[in-house]
Amino acid sequence: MGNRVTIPTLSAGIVLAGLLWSAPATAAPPETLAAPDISLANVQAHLNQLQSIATNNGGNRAHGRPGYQASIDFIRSRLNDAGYTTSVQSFTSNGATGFNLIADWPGGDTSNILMSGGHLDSVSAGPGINDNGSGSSGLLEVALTVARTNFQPQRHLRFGWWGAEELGLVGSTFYVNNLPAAERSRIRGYLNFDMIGSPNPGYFVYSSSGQPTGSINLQRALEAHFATIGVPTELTNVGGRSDHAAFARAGIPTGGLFTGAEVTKTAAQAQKWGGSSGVAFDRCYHRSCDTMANINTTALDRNADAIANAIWSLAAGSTTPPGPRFENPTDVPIPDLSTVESPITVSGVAGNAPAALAVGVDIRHTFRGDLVVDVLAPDGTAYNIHNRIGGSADNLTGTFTINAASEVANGTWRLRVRDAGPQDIGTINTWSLQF
Ligand code: DPN
Ligand code: ZN
Ligand code: CA
Repeated sequence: MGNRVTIPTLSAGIVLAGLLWSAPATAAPPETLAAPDISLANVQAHLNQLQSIATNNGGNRAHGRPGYQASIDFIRSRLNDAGYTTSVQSFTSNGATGFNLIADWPGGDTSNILMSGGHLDSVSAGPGINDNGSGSSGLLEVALTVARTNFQPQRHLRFGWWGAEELGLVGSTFYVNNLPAAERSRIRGYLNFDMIGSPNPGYFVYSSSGQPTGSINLQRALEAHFATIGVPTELTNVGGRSDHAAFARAGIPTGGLFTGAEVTKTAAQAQKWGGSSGVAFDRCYHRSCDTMANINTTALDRNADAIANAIWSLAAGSTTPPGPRFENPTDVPIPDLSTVESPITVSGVAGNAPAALAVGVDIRHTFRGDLVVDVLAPDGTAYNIHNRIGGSADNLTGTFTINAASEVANGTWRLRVRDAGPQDIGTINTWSLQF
């Protein structure tokens, strides 16, 4: 026996979820999932990116300008990293190429699609942070939260960021008009978010009765969060002023949220919502001053949460079912004072790994106090599950839970075992990952 180091406490952040290798994972009973809180800080970080993009590209993110292309690239790469299937659709308007970004969350019933969208272009006069960086960033963070929580709804979720809205709803109209009829009928609802952080905000929900295909179900789903937090809403008729219009014309049920543009807030509205009566909801609407300073963060926060609440309830998600399990049963000898690895290649798992990734370990060894054991994510990030504890006990077997929510699931994971003390040796018998 060698140099025996006894470290009596578990390392911080590691949860021993089950002591027996054979212990079955307990599955939570099915229930409707409440929507998670959407991080305002993350939405603001996305908005800051859009502001920088404008600042670095002549002050705007308008159709046909480099700031628009950069906006598309930014949003697309964040979605790709999270496990979305993305595509960019191009069209021509006013002699320039425009782009729509479409992102599908893998899974759900693809003949029953809930689509949500907003326009990503600004006017050429300014950076378009409220109009419509706000809706674009809120949608992005909701989409990333879907991935982070590995939401598995019954309906299929699709997100759209539209080009050339400011030239007359060009991108969204192009998208809808080019959908094959069969695909069009699979989109059962469309939610639109155009201006959700106005500096002198109102809380408007698109009226189901004020549009050809307004839907009382969509309207109620969008109102629900505001009722929960005690914020009164008003119904508004946005008519053909934003990107839901093309969907409505195609007979698709539509709804949306809006915090107001050039119209002035009445005394009654200032009474119930605060802010300034006799002043526009957004006095920088379509102006160069539509910058980060033109955002009411409370309105942005409430609307982002309301979007999530609507999507979670309308998509009829249930508790995430247990995902697939992967195992590598190949024996790997652990020579003395050496480091060995056993790989598991994960494929077909959408998005990120769960926040509670269950790592099953069966290491036979004559002295586990020698061992340092890490799980390596596909990008190489190490999660320590054992660090020379356990005194004079031998094998290391059990299920360890690591928070792998920031890791993309697909790719090659490794169990790395380092024997750090002389004399005792062993074998990796098997190990597994339960997603
Ligand atoms: N469509 C918005 C714009 O981009 O100018 C303004 C707007 C949004 C007006 C929503 C009404 C409702
Ligand atoms: Zn606009
Ligand atoms: Ca040893």
